[in-house]
Amino acid sequence: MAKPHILQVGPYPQWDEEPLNEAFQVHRYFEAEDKQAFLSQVGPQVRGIATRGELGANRTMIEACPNLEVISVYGVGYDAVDLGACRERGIRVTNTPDVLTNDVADLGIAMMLVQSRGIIGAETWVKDGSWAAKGLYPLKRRVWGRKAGVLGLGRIGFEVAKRLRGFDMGIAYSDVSAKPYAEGMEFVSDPVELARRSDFLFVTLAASAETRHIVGRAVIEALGPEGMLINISRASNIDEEALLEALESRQLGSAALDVFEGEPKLNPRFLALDNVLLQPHHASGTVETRKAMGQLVRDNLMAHFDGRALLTPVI
Ligand code: 8YV
Repeated sequence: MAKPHILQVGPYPQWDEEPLNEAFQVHRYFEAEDKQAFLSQVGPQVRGIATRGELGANRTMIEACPNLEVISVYGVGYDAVDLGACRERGIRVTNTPDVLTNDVADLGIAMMLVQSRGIIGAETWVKDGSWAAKGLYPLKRRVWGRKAGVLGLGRIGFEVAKRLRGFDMGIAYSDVSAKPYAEGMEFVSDPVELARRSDFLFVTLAASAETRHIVGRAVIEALGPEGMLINISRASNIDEEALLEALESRQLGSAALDVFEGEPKLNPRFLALDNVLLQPHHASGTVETRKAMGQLVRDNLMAHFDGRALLTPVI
């Protein structure tokens, strides 16, 4: 049987490229110089799209592929896929939940520790000779025993909260409703109230039109000059302009961010700040997790083209 044609939106690690090319006729969108011309040329043959969480598939891309049947996302977040366009055309969409949950939660905790204890600055203190020349490194803030808020107690938020328990923290969370599995955690429905009672606020919400800028001025102000915001979800969940203003004026203590509007080109104002920790959207970036994500992307595509049930369907 002829291999199904798929459009590959972004690059994958080498270990994924080989099996993908073996199973499918792959059209590498990200390598095309003239994207529009490329889509017009290969679009009619394309039956599947393999994309990445942050790249998704927009309406233009979907409409350029009239025979499209399935979109497989390398990532748990599918907010960059135009689900409306997919629903109109009966296109199935899959993602890679579960396999990345623990790594994303680990990075959130690591960011909290690194930022609160000033670990990056401390290493510079050693390496640039400040320790020997100036003496003791400035004191930083404690993590254990303080108050944490988790905004969005889904799979990732729950794993963050589980880890925070190990630091003897008081844990509260906001979500659309109280969760039966949130034992020992306080439910606070209003994100502003959650921020007010938190030293560390973790943003772990799936992004959607409804959650856009859910962390706005009011939440940031409530977190306050001693508070830290940690975002391991999507940039759109935060009003970046409000965040930058609050960090610049010190109305917010600090932030640790893995995601940015317009990434990888982030707002240069972030680079001038000394109270942020910036990460290159790599919360799921371990060899183990990325191998599992790549496998799941292929398994979903293969299941679809073999007429079997999708493993991790979104729609
Ligand atoms: C990216 C992510 O998909 O899971 C998600 O939603 O955003 C990430 O895991 C990753 O950068 C690979 O593209």
